[in-house]
Amino acid sequence: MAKTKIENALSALAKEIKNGDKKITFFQGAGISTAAGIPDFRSPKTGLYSNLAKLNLPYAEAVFDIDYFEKTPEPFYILAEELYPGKFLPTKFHYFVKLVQDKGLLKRVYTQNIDTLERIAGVHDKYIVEAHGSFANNHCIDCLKEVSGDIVKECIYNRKEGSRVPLCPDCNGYVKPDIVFFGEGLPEKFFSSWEADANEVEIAIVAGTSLTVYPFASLPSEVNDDAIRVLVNKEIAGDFKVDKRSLDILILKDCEEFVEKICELLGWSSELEKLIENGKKEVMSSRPTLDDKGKERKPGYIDGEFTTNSSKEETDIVEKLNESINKLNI
Ligand code: CNA
Repeated sequence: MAKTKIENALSALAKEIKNGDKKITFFQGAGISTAAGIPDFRSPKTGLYSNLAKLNLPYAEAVFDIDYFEKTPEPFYILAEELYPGKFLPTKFHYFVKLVQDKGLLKRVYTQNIDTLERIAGVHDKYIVEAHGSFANNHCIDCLKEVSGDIVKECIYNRKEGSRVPLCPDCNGYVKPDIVFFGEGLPEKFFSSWEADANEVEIAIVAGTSLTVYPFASLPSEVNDDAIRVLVNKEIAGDFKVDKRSLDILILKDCEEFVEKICELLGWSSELEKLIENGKKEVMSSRPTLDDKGKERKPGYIDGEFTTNSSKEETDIVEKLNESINKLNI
């Protein structure tokens, strides 16, 4: 039987990876983490927007706006409770990146995600560029001193009434994790890494991103013409749509299915399974055995499920927010 377009695309990519003479640079977004239970921004009717709708924000992206946070940090911390690392397990895609690292084929991972799942899957810090920061470090927004993550975690997990927002032990200012808000610059590491890497990208795997947030969204358009660019996404996006190149490979598919197929073609499936199994055991053993209400957690629990609204009124609000976010292009 004749191969489908996607099968041809997967075979072409597998051939390039098997050759072993080119390194892979990943450019990834929220879509590689949706299988972990973390919703992206733009897929319609997901719990993240449902949660945003409940926060009574003046506009949806205010939750990540530094000016808004300075006056009203609570909505961000309501969302942070849902997104805080430690609640989610990495996806097959994250373990695929780790496998690429283990094979000596990884050049760099540029991620827009703030969930740190790359790190949890075992990708080494030297490869990771968290373009929009992460929850790993925290600073006081007034005196700018670094504040221990334990203070933030304590506030998020063991919150008592009225103490949702962590405060600086020195000056009592609001503490904010170092994730990049609208109105803030990207981390220096993003610019220095890209300066070093831009001309050295050989295979670019762009995955799970709508390529709408700049400057990140322009990275795939800045790689050299002889680089092989691969888009793994449910929909066509960014430069792959407006300026498609002859070497581009389009795999318009679910990220997890992509990993299963490509690993099959590369003969990496059992190694991937092992990584996932061992990774899961490690994460589970390092988790607290009690939940934030002091109840025993079920063995093998994976929490972090987002609540979805069912009432007509709430669904309408969510849809309006989706529309406004799409218009604002965040
Ligand atoms: P986005 O704009 O929400 O786009 C996600 C893209 O992924 C869309 O094109 C979807 O069609 C696609 N997609 C969703 N699920 C899958 C899947 N399973 N397989 C394949 N494709 C899929 O998200 P971007 O990352 O492009 O936007 C950048 C924002 C979103 C960044 O600033 C992030 O910090 C922010 N964000 C991060 C997280 C996270 O850390 N996990 C979650 C939600 C939002």
